[in-house]
Amino acid sequence: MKIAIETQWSTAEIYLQGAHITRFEKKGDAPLLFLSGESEFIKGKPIRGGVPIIFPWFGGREGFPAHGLARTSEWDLEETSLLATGVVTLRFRLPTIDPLDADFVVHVGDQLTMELIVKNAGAQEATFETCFHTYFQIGEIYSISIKGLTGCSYYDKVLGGVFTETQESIHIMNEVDRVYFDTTAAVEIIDTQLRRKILVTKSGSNSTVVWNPWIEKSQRMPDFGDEEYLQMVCVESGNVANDRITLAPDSKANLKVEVSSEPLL
Ligand code: TA6
Repeated sequence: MKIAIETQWSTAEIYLQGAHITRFEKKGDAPLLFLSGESEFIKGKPIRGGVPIIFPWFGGREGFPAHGLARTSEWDLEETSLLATGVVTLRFRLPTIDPLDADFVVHVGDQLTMELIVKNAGAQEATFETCFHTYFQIGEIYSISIKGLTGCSYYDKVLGGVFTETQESIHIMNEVDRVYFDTTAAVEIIDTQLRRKILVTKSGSNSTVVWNPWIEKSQRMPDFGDEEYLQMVCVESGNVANDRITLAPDSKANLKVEVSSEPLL
């Protein structure tokens, strides 16, 4: 089931499967989120694009679906509210993945705010990973640059190995799959074709992942167009690998990300 939201500033769409935001668009602007034209909306299959919620693990796990269980699970819509400011808030709850409970709170307004609140309801400490695997719509991959990660160390999944980011402005000219560690920094996507800057700010997150599948990987993904790598980039915010979270019993972790955009002057 899909929920459509309209505010004075924006429109959005969210599927109960995965509590998956598939659309966020400010009126008069191009969509902020990328959604593949080949995405399969089949129960139990991940939607390609928007904001997949990655939990309780990131990446592959033998015998289990990649990127955890949350994005293919049916979440319950617990609460919706219209704030006095005109912002629409929705709270979703994931059926317990023992011993972890997770709520997802979305604020739709002039910007998009997402919060994943995980509670350890068990008697022992619990370790897990979280990530908002956000796909951003861009004019063209050659016309963007990514700022905010200078000096951060990252694991490069294409080259293999750990490197330090030396670029003030990162340009993408081939497949990129980098997990930046120990960074709480905001990231900017400067898009000279759409003439806009996308700002991704976060709290409760020490990892940022930057991904573009480029040509070969695009051709290998059945739910992704061969040329769609030209119009998207993932800037993902969470706590993965070395930054995974270990929660004591009865305690909570809150991942919060705000996505906004402004015209490039
Ligand atoms: O976040 C980047 C990544 O881990 C890539 O390695 C690639 O696998 C991507 O996620 C998409 O994964 P998915 O399971 O959604 O196809």
